Parts: sequence; structure tokens; C-alpha cells
Amino acid sequence: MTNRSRRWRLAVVATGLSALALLVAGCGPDNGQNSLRPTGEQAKQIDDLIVPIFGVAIVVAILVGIATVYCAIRFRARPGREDRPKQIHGNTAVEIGWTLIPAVILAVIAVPTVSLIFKLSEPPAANAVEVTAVGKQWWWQFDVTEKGEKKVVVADEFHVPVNRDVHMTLTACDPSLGTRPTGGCNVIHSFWVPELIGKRDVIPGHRNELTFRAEKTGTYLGQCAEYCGLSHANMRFRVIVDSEDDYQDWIDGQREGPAVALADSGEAGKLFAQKYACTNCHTTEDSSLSVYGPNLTHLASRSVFASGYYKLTRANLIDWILNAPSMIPMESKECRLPPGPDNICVGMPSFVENTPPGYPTMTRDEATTIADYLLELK
Ligand code: HEC
Ligand SMILES: [Cu+2]
Repeated sequence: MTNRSRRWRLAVVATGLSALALLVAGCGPDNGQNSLRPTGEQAKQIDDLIVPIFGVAIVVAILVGIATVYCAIRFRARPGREDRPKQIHGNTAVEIGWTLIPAVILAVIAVPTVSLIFKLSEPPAANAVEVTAVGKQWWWQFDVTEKGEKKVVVADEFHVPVNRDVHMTLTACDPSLGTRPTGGCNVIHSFWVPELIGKRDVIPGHRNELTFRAEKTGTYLGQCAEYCGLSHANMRFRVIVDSEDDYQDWIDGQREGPAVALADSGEAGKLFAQKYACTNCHTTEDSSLSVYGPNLTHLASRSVFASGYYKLTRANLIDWILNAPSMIPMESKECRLPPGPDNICVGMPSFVENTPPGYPTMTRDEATTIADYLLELK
């Protein structure tokens, strides 16, 4: 064997092995985002549709594969043989056959598919929890409410009761930016919690809806499933499915005012509201307010922050407050105000780099003081 063809074979084997490794890496049943392990009523119905259709697809793939390999071997070029095998152009029986068979397969598949599409868009039960998901670059705001009750605005994760319908309204228009010429509308995102419900796009200027019902308590991982820019891959979230009692405890707690009022938070409050004006984009005072950044009134009750990318620990929080853009790619740089008509300010500013002229630079001690205050907001 020449050196060149040996290298070729090596390259082919290496590529094959890495492709296999990638494939196997996706197989773990416990990655938290396995749509083939559904635990929601609707996710199960979708799964019940996917599995048989996948079966049909595999049979078709095997038959086509066998036919291809057979033809490649049977009609390969050989010395002393004509270049082209006998042509069968215009064979009516064959042409009708390969038009009809796929048409029939598709028609059969269409029946359960279309009926499931209608079933999934049936209105939710009367006692459904209402959740509005606002897709922002690059995190999710969730407004959770029940008929007639005060809404609760959270970020990154929200709780729902087990065995009860959750009716989602999906929007890409930020209510806090509603006065801007664009109506505060963002780019397209997609809401997806693989184990609970199939994905649905979140479209600027359009209201999409979705109903799901979880059948088991636990934490379910979600992910933005429509490319939306710089930090799309980090745009995660969590749905925490609680027993009815735990859910009631959670929502009651979220409806309350802050554990420490801003006015009583001393030095931290001054840094937060005045020196660094975090209040330009955040509130720690009222959990029913929709503002540009995440509502922080009950930040300390969350397990994660920054779109679920970081665990909520004191060390992580201090680093974030000092220099958020160094932890997740953002376009905020030196911006201190929510985006205006002609500035691009997506995300949270750094308080130690790119500080605009006239603005103070934050010390680690100051960040620690703010973090300790935020960590009291259970
Ligand atoms: C220009 C607006 C803006 C300012 C000013 C701002 N933030 Fe933020 N902040 C954001 C945005 C937007 C996010 C969400 C970023 C993300 O998750 O990608 C955020 C996220 C956070 C989070 C994580 C919350 C969560 O649930 O994910 C904390 C904590 C936070 N900011 C604290 C602060 C503090 C403290 C200050 C002041 C020192 C501050 N922010 C100033 C816009 C701002
Ligand atoms: Cu997105």
C-alpha cells in the first residue's frame, strides 16, 4: 500500500470513529432533554406518533439501501462490458408503482399526524396555570398566574403543579420595551422542553400558544430551539414540576414582597439603586413587574441564574455582578440603560471593563455587598 492511500484510510477510519463517538454521546437516556422519554401527556402523544413513523422510515431506508447496494454491485463497470446497462425509461408499471407507494405511505401517516395537531391545540382545562414566556436575547422571562390572581414575574425557571394543565402564551415582545418603535419585539426564539412538550416558535408580533400537562414531579430542562444570535446556545431554562402543595407554597412566596426592602438594605441598596443604577434594568421591589432585565425580587429562591447557565452560588454571583459579559457573550458592553431606538444593548453591562467616561468602576468588595443583599431575597 502506498503512503498516500494508507493516510487516506486512516483519515476515513478516524472520521468514522469520531462520528460514532458523537452519535453515542447523544444516546445517554439521562441527559434531561430526551424527547424519547416523555413524561408529559402531550409529549407522550407526540412520542406515540414518532415511534411508529420512525419504524416505517427505517423499513423504507433499509429497502432503498439494499436496492442501492445491489444496483451498485450488479451493474458496476467491468472490462469487456457495455458502459451503460439496459435502460428502462418509460416503464409505466414501475413509474406508477413508485409514485403510488410513497403517496399511500404519506396518506396513511397524515391521518394520525393531522389529528394530533388538532388535539394538541385544544383549549386547556379551566383550572390551568397561565404562563407567558417572553423570549429575550438571551434568556426567558416567565409570567405565572392563575385566574384572577396577581401575576408573578420570574426568569430562568418557573414552577408548575403536577397533573394540571399549563397554558403557555409565547411572545417575543418585551412588555417593558413596549413604547419603542419596534414595540420592544425581539428576534424569533423557540420554546422547547423535550420531555414535556414539543417545540413551538416564539415569533415577534405573533402570539403562539401551547398547553402541556406534566405527569411526574421533577426538574425538566428547556432550551431555546431557534437560532437567535450570540448566546443562543446558552438560552436555557427549567420547568420545575411540583406537587400541588409545593407549587402553592412557591407561588405564595413569589407573590410576597421582598424579604428585605431596598430602603432597608443599607450600603447595598445605595450601590444597587444609585451608584451603579442596577434599577435601570432590574427591580427587587415587586415580583409582578416586567422590566428589561430579570426581576430579582426573589432571586435567591432560584437554583440557577443567567438563563440557567450558572448555579446560584455567592462566588458565581459576585463574578457576574462585576463582569457579566465575561461569563456569557452579550452585546451590552458599556450600556447602562435598556436599549433605546438606536442603541444595541443586549444583555447586562460590565462594571469593571468598558466603563463609560464618568462612570465608577466597581470593586470586588462592592460586588460582594450587592451579592449578599441579593442572596437575602428568598
Ligand atoms: C442595561 C441593563 C442592566 C443593568 C444596568 C444591570 N443589569 Fe443585571 N441583567 C441585565 C440583563 C439583560 C440580564 C439577563 C442576562 C442574561 O441572563 O443573559 C441581567 C441579569 C442579572 C442577574 C441574573 C439574574 C437571573 O435570574 O438570571 C443578576 C443577579 C443581575 N443582573 C444583577 C445586576 C446588578 C447587581 C446590577 C447593578 C450592579 C445590574 N444587574 C445591572 C441587565 C442589566
Ligand atoms: Cu432564543
